[in-house]
Amino acid sequence: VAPAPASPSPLQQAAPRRVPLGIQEVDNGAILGFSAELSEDHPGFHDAAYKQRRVNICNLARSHRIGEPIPHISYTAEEVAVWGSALTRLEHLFQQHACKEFQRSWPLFDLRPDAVPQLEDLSQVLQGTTGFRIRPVAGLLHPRDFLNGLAFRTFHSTQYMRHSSKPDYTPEPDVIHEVIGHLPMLADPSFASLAHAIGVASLAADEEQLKHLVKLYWYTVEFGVVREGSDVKAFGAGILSSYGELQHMAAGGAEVAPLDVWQPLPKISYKDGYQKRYFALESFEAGAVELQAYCASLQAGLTDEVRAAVGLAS
Ligand code: HBI
Ligand code: FE
Repeated sequence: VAPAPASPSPLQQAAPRRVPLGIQEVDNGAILGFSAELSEDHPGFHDAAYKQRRVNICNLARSHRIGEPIPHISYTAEEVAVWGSALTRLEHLFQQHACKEFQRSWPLFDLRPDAVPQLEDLSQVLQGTTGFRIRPVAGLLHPRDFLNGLAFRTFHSTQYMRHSSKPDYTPEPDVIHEVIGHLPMLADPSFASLAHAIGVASLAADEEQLKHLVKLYWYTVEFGVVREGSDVKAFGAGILSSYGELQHMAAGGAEVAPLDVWQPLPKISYKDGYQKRYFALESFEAGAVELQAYCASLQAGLTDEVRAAVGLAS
């Protein structure tokens, strides 16, 4: 009888992680959650035409190559209606509840309710502001790959629309979340340099450090708020792209706590409805300094080759 093979030690199992040196080396195929095959609790699960639409748009993203224009999507009248109603309703709340950086960038994109914007056009606008560009992706990208993209000033964005039966809700990022929530902040120079710093830190992060970095990202870039005088304003994309969440925040429906970048943060929940607690930056500038300090503590581990690839002085 052959002896049972010794089980490999955890160290042998873990393949050495290759740090990407360019955006071409960042994998955009590791999609978590729904992708084109929707689960039973997804609003589009019983809609065969919606699922086929998702497959088609996801396949375009999968076959996109860096350097090519982002595929043009001819959005249907139903998709345009979902977009237009979200945009119109959200826009009314921005003046009072979105942070000043968001409001300053907002007009650059010239978003209109009668047409879903094309990612290629938006990417051109973004490149002209902070040098960030958009790469299409088929769904919720693996956090490491997603954050790695930011190191190369690349924002991975979905292109499909949420299901029309739940226009105010999506369990995953869709084009409304990415475009309305994320792009205006990425056009702001100080936010863009923060996003870049988080990206560079992700290149250096081990698994434990990455978990904390993902939480920092979640409680700032996705759900962060900032103090402006005696007001609390939204800068997180998950708030700014969701009518319900933005109203919840505006109505003081959640606790507001100061963010300490060095302390453990609560577990992330994608499915528990609105946030129960927001983390607030005292000011955008002060918060960015602290977040960059945390990122710099991880960046110390990078090789000169990687530092050069992401545009850091060695
Ligand atoms: N993928 N397509 C896409 N869009 C996001 O906004 C996104 C993502 N993957 C991960 C992510 N955001 C973050 O919330 C963190 O998990 C890093
Ligand atoms: Fe997001």
